[in-house]
Amino acid sequence: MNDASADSIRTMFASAVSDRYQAEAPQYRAMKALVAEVNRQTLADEPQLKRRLEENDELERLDVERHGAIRVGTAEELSMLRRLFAIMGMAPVGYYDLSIAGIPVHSTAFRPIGARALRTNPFRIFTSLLRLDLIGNAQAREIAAKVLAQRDIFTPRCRALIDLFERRGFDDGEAREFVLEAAKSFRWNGQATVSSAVYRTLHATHPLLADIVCFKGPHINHLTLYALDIDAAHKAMAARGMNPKAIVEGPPPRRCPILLRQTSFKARPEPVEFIEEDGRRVTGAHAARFGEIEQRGAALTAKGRALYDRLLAEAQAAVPLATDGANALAFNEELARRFAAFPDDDETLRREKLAFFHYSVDTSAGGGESTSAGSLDDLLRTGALRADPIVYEDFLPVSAAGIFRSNLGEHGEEELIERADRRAFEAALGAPVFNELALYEEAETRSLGASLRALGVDRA
Ligand code: OOG
Ligand code: NI
Repeated sequence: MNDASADSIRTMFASAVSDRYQAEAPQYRAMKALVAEVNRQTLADEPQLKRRLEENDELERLDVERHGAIRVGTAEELSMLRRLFAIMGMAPVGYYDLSIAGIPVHSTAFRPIGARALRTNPFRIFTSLLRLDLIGNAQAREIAAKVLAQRDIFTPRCRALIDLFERRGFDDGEAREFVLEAAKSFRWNGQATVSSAVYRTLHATHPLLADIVCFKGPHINHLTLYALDIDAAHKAMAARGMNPKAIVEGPPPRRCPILLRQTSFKARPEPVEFIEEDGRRVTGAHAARFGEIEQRGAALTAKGRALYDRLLAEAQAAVPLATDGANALAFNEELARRFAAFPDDDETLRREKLAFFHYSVDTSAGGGESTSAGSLDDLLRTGALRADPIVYEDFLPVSAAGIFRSNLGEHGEEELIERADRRAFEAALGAPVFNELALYEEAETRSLGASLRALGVDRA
């Protein structure tokens, strides 16, 4: 099967998941309407931005979801998901260790890789795997393992279709059927598979443990929209009483955006039915589903990322954000102060190798006679060559931890051992994850090589 059909399967899947989520989660529907409104206002205020989006064909897809997130319980579930998402042209990129923030999961993002695929539909699924090895309570660990061993999060038909695809690909009808079957794995199910007592035990051990273990499958816990002005959207959410988290995660607002900024409204408890030991059904509640917005900027090199990580850690150490976010203003001020040390113009980001750039030959510049020029800087100065920041397509562990945490409530800060285990993650996944930095570097190198060849320059 070629890329085009993987792209169309991903597009169908993302839209099926979005339709269902909007139908089931009215708060998300309200957020989607609000974000569209704020985006419209931003476009009206910034005609240049509007023109650029139009030129890149991005305007018409502005309101499609950028990502969603799920959490699974076992290696078998994760490896099956890898095969399922591969059919949609989504590969595991990056390893995220969330134990750094007291969260017993590690994660990857299934996402399209090529520039064209990302442009066609950027939908990603941030996927976390429970780490029972980090749960201290032996009884909870045992219960969780037993409950997880009894469930199958895929329909039999979904499994059969995945096998079929791997043998000989899909025809159109099979592709459509696959999308419907696959989407079933991620729907919300208000029917818990356990008793209220088991739920309480797991929840008291760690709220995430209850969320991952007590239901039929890995419900989508949020979908994420693109906000052209995330600060305006964040404020609008607060003004409408949507209960957004205290801060926008990621770097502070800048002239040249870097990496990823994101914020979300908090999940509200929803009714759940438990099945008691004696077969009785009782009603309870579980807070699982929320909505998120994101805004993306330049992908940073290892050097740029190290600087980002250091400045963020310094800000967090100087002004630790209170659990209730009461000192959000002071934190944001501190963050802005620290990030004054991060260059905020494209040229310096490029020259100091802090960010990755896509090179292209600017045919409109009319600087064609400079092909004999020597250095890269010369070619850029004369306008023969242009460099645009490559957009960051991945996630940030500290930000992800902030998103997770905003929904964990006031549960005790139980100490969790910080221990990355990429090996175990990849063993569970059944494949290595792609290294995101290598992908950006390769894109930069390829674009530079092609541009120099087009200019008739061997090496700059
Ligand atoms: C995933 C949180 C991480 C993001 O955007 O960083 C995430 C989760 O809550 O399961 O989606
Ligand atoms: Ni997210």
